[in-house]
Amino acid sequence: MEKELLYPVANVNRRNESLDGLWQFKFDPKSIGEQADWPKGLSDTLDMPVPSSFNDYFTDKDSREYVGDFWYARHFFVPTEWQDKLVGLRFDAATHRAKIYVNGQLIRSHEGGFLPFTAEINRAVHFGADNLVVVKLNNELHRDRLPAGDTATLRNGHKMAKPFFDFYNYAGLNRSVHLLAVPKTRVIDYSVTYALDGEDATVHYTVTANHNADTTVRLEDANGVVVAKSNGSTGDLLVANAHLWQVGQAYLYKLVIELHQDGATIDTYSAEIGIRTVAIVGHEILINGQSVYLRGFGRHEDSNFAGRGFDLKVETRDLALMKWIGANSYRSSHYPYDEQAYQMADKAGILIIDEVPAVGFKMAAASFLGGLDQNFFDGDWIDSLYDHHLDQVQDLIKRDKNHPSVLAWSLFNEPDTSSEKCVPYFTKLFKATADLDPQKRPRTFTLNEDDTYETSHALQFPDIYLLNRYPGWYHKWGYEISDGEAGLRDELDQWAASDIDKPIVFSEYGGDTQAGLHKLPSVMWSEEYQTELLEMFNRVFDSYDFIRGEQPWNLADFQTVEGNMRVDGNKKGLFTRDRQPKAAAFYLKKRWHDLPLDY
Ligand code: GCB
Repeated sequence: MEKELLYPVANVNRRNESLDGLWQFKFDPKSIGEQADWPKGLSDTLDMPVPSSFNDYFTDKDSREYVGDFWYARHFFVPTEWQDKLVGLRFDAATHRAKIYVNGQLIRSHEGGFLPFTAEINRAVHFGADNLVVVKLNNELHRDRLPAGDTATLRNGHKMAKPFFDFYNYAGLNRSVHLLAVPKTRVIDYSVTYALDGEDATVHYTVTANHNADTTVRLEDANGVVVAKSNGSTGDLLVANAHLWQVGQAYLYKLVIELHQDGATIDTYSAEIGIRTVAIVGHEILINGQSVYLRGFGRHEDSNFAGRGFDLKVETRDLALMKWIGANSYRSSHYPYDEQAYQMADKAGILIIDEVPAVGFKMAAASFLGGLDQNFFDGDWIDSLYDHHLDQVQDLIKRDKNHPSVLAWSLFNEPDTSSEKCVPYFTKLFKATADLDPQKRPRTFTLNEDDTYETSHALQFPDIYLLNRYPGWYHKWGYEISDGEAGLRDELDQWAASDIDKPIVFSEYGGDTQAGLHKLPSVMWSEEYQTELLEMFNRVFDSYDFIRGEQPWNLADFQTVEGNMRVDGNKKGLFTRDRQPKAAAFYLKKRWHDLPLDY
């Protein structure tokens, strides 16, 4: 069960109960929990909602900024009827590292705060009785972990997060917790690939079970009508007059997998899939052979009170805003989002550039956060970091490979590619991840401002170029914006003159904007300046054919560490943190609704 990442379902063979709600919570600044028998139960606790980050409920700063070990606990009941099943606890995300204890026994550990894991608990659990789960979490940042940063100790003894990235280090049980019961012989993974032939399609599937069993697979259309069937652990489902999943016009089929032994159905797993192909041909991004121009955003899982805790209500509002403004895509900057976000994008026909939390791999870029002047890939932490990085890319692709919404894998945000020192790491990672995705989606990463066509040493790796560029904000700002535009055109002229035959997507650009600040003529931070900045970028985009997408930074304002460059967070949102539009959102709405899909 440890390496199984299938999204939990409940059906005739499987059980899935929510353990969301109030948990007991306690800080452990001296890391005494284990010696003090906390795995057997916590005392003197606070109540903490799950899913949520703990930080923003506190009214004192030491608690909100707390870094170190902290604990969660709750009781749960396991029915007697589950005795012949495997019982597990699935954590959709525990940020950043976790140890799971059940009835005092250590069950497993997990590193990585944005991907799910399951702890199989049969050996510790009492059937037909009450049980206790205790979770030890730790939110320290390290250079050899994802996302990268340091943990400092202040002179008063308190630890402090020093992220090399620009989002608040929210931590806790940020996503749902499930109590699962699954058959001992079961489906542990599946994948699908697609081939289109005129009006028809072939869905090639592979089902992995943990033990031998007869496999049957069927495909149902949106009305529940079975349109294709097959037997065996791999096979083809032929779909006549296939209804394709299109950008903005999703259509989902249901794939139903069953395992049989001695005439009985011993496991069932079903999921929605969308028939579509993804290809990069020359400068074009093709979905079902049709060129698509991306418009959308970089985003964050970030909201009031819950911090990075996944909230269906916020995600629903964000999707409504994206629809309103005419977006067709987003990047899951800077970490994999909750799986429900992908299911919702599958339904909405939204494309996702799916990113691992490999962020903070460029110290100079974090200079405004107190970053250091050292090449990141020169550090002695690199080998250890690589192992964690690869592990998370593997889990990301395993988790998300069947979502029609996933367009591409982003393997880093703004790594330092300004020297050759990055090349061995990139070579190894791109090689090790080449065959992980059965659909062979493009792999990419974002290029920081000073990793240009001229200076980057990693241009041979991505299938699509993602550029993060901030003229008009971090340099050539205000009245100098015309020089910013000229400089951007100079860089793009170099790309144009090159023989690199790949699409370029602008994956970040923009400027901080204080909602409600108006000024004529504009000044930086005013709503007028944000619109002028976007207009400048759009003029540039419209001059180069090989630019195949625009994703301004950010959908909404979000929380960061405090600092002299941030006024209570990053304010580059087109929407405020409570998801109301700034003036530039109306400007973008008009542009994006007027642009044809293939622009
Ligand atoms: C970037 C980063 C993003 C920051 C953004 C900014 O290049 O990728 O995480 O939030 O710039 O606003 O500085």
